[in-house]
Amino acid sequence: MKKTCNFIALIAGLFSSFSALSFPIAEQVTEGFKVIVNTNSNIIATYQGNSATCSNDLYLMLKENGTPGDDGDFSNDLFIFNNHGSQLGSQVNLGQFPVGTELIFRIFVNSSSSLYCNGDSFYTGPSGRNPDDHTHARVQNDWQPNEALVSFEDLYDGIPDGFDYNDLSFSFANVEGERVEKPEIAIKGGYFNFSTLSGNLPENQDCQLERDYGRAMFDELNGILYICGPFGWISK
Ligand SMILES: [Ca+2]
Ligand SMILES: [Ca+2]
Repeated sequence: MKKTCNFIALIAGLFSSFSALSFPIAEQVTEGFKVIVNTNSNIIATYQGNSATCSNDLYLMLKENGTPGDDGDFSNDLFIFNNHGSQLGSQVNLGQFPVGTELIFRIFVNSSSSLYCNGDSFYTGPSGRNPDDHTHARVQNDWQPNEALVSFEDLYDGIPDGFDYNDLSFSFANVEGERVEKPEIAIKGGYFNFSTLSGNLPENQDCQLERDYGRAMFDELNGILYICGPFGWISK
């Protein structure tokens, strides 16, 4: 009996390794990319698989008038796939959209499948769209020639398994992933000028709170740069 159990466990283990490897996941560093239409042709989504515990429904976010976007109403969004119910390779034609349009995709995590399937919705694009303020989708350009691959993570805060983006993958032609630029301050041809300390130490009271982290001061007499972090001023 024990041998039989071991054999079944071995086969189950092999099957789970195989299924984990048998579908594509978009590559790292594409987290938080937006999905942008790049031709006037039909956008056809192809389901590429999952290894998720949670049952996830994939939607294209639409407004009441049927154009892409978020109007705060989930009921008029377009259902595309369910990661457990849809056939691998099945396709849905999303239609045609003007070049440059962002298509926002959402997964709804059905809460019945496990303790960690919370009934949340997660979105393609930047982290601020998601309830845990973390990115939940990767968008890999040219996964195949002119075909992008999108992969979702369905766990709130990545608890308990982390962010492996293995919970629903689909691909489509005629779109591209676009990196969301973070704001930066550039002073071209000029300088950013720190406060100077004239040989003194920076004051501890100026480096106490989380909002102080990143502050910098410069001791021009001794040539020391001070930067505030969680353990106080550090010098270089
Ligand atoms: Ca909507
Ligand atoms: Ca996952």
